Amino acid sequence: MGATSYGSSDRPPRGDYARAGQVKADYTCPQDYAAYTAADHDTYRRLYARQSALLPGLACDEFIAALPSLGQSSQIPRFDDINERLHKATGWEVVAVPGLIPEVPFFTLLANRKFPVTDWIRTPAEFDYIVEPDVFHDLFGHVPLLFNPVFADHMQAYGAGGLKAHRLGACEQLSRLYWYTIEFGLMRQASGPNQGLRAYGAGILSSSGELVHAVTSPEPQRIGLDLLRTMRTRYKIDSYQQTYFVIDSFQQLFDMTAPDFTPLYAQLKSLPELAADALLPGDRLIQR
Ligand code: HBI
Ligand code: FE
Repeated sequence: MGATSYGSSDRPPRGDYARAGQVKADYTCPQDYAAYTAADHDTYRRLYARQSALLPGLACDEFIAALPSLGQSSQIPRFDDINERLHKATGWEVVAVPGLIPEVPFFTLLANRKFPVTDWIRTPAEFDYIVEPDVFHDLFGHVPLLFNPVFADHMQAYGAGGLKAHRLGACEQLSRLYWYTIEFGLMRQASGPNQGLRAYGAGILSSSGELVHAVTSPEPQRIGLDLLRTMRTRYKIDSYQQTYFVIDSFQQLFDMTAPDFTPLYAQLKSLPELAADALLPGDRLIQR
């Protein structure tokens, strides 16, 4: 496994990638439901209960509306059950993978409306934090918004864009966009009783500490999403973000990222990278 945008590290990946003939060429494997222990199901139940209680006032409306589509919360859901509903909603399906997979297989799955969901769950000792995505991060964090048509179309376009970025040698820049939107993005909800900042990024929504921090803490800076600015900005994988990027809506995110990125990648070559806590004069600061 090479370095991924989850940060290159010398730690061996958690997943068992060599399962006897089970892991296919596209890195997918069956969800071995019988392999889950009672402790695994209990971990999922406890994570889901804690996280869903935190959502009001912190998670975006679309996420809260879609979460029930994830299905049962008392134990790890069967991916086939989720796919019954998900495929009808947006043509997506979740597929099991042993863990992080190389970028081209990852982008290829997304481009074909298949979301790779890690099939193992953290140990009780890792309840509060796990550095590599597990089934709770992927299901609770990523899958509900795949029921939202605009976000689902964005994710498919992101996969297609990732394959183009790989051909152009721009995966590192594009993975920063992924990091600061799909993993750690914030949205400013403009109307209704739920006006204000809300989280839509999976890394925030699946973390009890960072969900409160990202939306309410005065510490981090929050900047309006700008493609060049965001793709210049490095990030850290094992601490809360120092900068969050903010969108107004999923439609805005989809429209902003629809055009061909090739000219942007060319411009990025002559722009210096930025530290995670950098602040530029042109930044549109968003207040809490
Ligand atoms: N693999 N299973 C899995 N899930 C991810 O989110 C993921 C991945 N591999 C690579 C990756 N994400 C990032 O490098 C993307 O920016 C490509
Ligand atoms: Fe993720």
